[in-house]
Amino acid sequence: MNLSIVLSTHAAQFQAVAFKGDFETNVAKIAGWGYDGVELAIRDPGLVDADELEHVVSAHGLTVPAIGTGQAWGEEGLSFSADDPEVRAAAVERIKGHVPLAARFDAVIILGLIRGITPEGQTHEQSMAYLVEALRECSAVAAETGVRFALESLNRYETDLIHTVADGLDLIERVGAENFGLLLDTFHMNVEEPVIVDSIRACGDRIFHFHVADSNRWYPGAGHLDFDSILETLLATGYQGYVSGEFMPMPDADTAAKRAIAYLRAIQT
Ligand code: LER
Ligand code: MN
Repeated sequence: MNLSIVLSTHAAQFQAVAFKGDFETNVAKIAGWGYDGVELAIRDPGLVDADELEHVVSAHGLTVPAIGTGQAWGEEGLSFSADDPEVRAAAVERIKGHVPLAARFDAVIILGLIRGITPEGQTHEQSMAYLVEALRECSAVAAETGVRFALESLNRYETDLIHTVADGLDLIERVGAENFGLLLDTFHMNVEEPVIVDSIRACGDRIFHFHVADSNRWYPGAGHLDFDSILETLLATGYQGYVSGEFMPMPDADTAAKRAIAYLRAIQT
């Protein structure tokens, strides 16, 4: 099982990103603790020096399994389901802009909060139609490059759009693209899924990426989730991707990262 951890390339507000300080210092620490990869949270790929990024990451022997895009919503309000067509178009352009970087690293592009939240006065149905339209457009552009998108089912307190694996599988049907699948996050699953392992099985080969945090969004091992059965079930689906730590920097980022990897590595043995 390959393990990664979320690292932001720039300062970010999202609190479950444990590492946001000096990029190279953090990459060195993450590699030193034994992680195989860093999942990069990137607000705008246009602000990133891809050569420098690749240099730093590969100098420390790490991979980039996934690129997170949610800061474009959190910090700029870009969204696939906005009522303003210019905002929707800007969101789609921003996501398309991640494709070359993702192709370079063979990384999955994560679609989390960039899906947005239904604005007041718009129906849920309309938001879903906008979402499907945006996802088709992005998937079609990336299909030529082999890049895949993973839409993350999020809990109800963050958005009204796509909470569960069942919602995500319906969306996959509607989008109809081979390079479009789901990101499952144990924190969100603990809120929304009736039985976490059943939902993992149901998602099967459409699991394109996987986030781990415990029930309290601390590092795995700090709450009450049963990671033995969760990870056993995940691997039994044939999942070959990364298990990526996305949790609060509690009690502090370094301690959380070290405890997470110790806990997760012990599960495999
Ligand atoms: C991002 O991966 C995530 O899990 C969300 O909670 C972001 O809002
Ligand atoms: Mn997540």
